[in-house]
Amino acid sequence: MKCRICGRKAAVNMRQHKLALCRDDFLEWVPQQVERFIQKYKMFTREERVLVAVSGGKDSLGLWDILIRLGYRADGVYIGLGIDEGIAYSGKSQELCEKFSSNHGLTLHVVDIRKEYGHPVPVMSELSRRGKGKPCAVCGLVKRHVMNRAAREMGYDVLVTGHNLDDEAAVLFANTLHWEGEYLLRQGPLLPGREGLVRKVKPLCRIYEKEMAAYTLLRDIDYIYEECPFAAGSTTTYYKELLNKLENDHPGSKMTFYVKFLKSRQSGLFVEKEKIQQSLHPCPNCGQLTSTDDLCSFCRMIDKISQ
Ligand code: Q46
Ligand code: ZN
Repeated sequence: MKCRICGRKAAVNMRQHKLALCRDDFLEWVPQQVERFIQKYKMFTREERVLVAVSGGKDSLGLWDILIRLGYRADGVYIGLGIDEGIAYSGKSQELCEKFSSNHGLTLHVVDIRKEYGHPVPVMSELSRRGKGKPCAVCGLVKRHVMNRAAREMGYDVLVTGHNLDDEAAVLFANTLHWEGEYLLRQGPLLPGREGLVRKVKPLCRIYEKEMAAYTLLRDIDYIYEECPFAAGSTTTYYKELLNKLENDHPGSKMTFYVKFLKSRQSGLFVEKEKIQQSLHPCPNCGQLTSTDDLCSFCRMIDKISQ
């Protein structure tokens, strides 16, 4: 297989985009895509101060690398959750974030939850008796709070996270399966800032997880391979596996699922009932309500088949 751009031997074949690229062109293509989405969803500008939440994983470290290469003013924040079961997950991930920032001469802020709040996350979870045995509910709460606080207190304009397309599609799948209207209204590449809440954005929301894995590998970025020990057996992991099956048989379906959701919402799929009804008018032929100015889709279909 040859690179679509230069004709040399391809290193990465992306069936989802019907695109194969060599190493060099792939390493240019990924940042170009990220830049495109930063602009499209009006996430931030080169004048703004950006804070990237890094976990030591491929997505957040890869994203930090991309933002620096694109010329953004991006610093990092690492939250030490104190998860030390089995593989000393937190210690190892912190080391990798520190190594990345010192290798590139970047600023990394570290917030140690144990020092800051007296207990590591798993103990906080036990004490608060939230979540059935797993600390994830408390962990999510802590991360959201601390990231926002760090960004506000240090005067950053925007908080950036490394959620990729696979993450977003899995969350969307869960929200759709349970018709979580509120969440569906809010899920997206950008959550605008308001009083007390800093703007949050996801520049990798349209980049596949396997594209990020290839990017960090080809860029030689050292990241933590192991997942958090509490991630095993979660419903998100299960939904990701289901979506991977679908993607394998129909390349591009994950992207279509997510992008069409964003488009449908923009065109009003999730607005309040009254607003939807206001924008409907009677079809000039049959009188049934339709969103187009012309014949309803039923009458158009009848029109077509009777020609
Ligand atoms: S929530 Fe749960 Fe994650 Fe926190 S405890 Fe680990 S798995 S890190 S994304
Ligand atoms: Zn009609």
